[in-house]
Amino acid sequence: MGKEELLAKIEENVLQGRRDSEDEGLDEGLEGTPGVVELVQQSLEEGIEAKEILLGALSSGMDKVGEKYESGEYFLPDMLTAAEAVGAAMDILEPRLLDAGMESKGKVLLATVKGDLHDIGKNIVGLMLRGAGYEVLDLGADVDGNKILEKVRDAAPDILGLSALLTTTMLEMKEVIDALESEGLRGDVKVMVGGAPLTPQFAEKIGADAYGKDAIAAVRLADSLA
Ligand code: B12
Repeated sequence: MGKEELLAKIEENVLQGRRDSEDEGLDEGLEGTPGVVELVQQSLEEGIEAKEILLGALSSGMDKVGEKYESGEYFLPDMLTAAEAVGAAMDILEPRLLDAGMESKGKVLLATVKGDLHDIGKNIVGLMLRGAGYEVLDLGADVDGNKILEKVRDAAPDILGLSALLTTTMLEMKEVIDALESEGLRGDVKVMVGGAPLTPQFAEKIGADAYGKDAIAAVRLADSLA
């Protein structure tokens, strides 16, 4: 397979949400044929640069997945499996990208706030941001505000992304933003917030810089904030 053909195959398999050869894919019956992971490995063996694979196949594939999600052709699970396939490929590519000195678009720190265990949405946001070329630090779910502050101080992210899925825990976001302010860190980091119960009005009220309704919006916001 030539380079263009390999990159096109990777993109096709991102759209099918096929991490590896064991996956059936969206259209089913593709089991046994190479998936994203095998194709990425093959591409590297054939001398294609990690950056080219990222930009020419993974990011472009995720862009198309995003468009299909927005147009209603794909549903959330389709986006999730595609994002997971890209995530698995990124695990292989990331060290090589760092070696090659590819500049990341920026550093994003993610956390689901204290008291909230919902992390599926945040994880998708993280995968999409990674696929789009950001360095993502993920503190996980149910993260204490002090821990978030500590990490903002130590890692100096460009953007802090907070997630909450409960009407009770979304109030914790304000605590974090207020604490950033009182610790003199607010000016150092842009804050974007998301999660099903949030609204743009709420985000504005608590002093966030931006609200994103989904992972596609998160990437757009990061591009405008970083
Ligand atoms: C899965 C789930 C769980 C799982 C979570 C597993 C996990 N690892 O995440 C489990 C079973 C643990 C769970 C537990 C509970 N849950 Co629950 N859960 C859900 C459910 C069904 C789906 C949430 C989800 O993953 N959605 C899919 C993701 C992809 O969507 P998303 O999170 O909204 O994320 C997208 C956007 O919001 C945005 N986004 C998200 N974060 C961010 C961050 C940034 C920075 C940006 C820009 C964008 C962004 O992008 C994402 C991708 O598109 C919802 C119902 C629903 N339909 O939403 C209830 C729901 C959120 N849960 C609810 C409740 C009540 C609970 C419990 C209290 C239940 C109980 N009595 O024990 C506990 C609370 C546990 C806790 N302390 O957190 C309620 C909340 C009601 C409310 N008003 O607060 C809901 C709405 C169900 C309901 N209708 O009652 N839950």
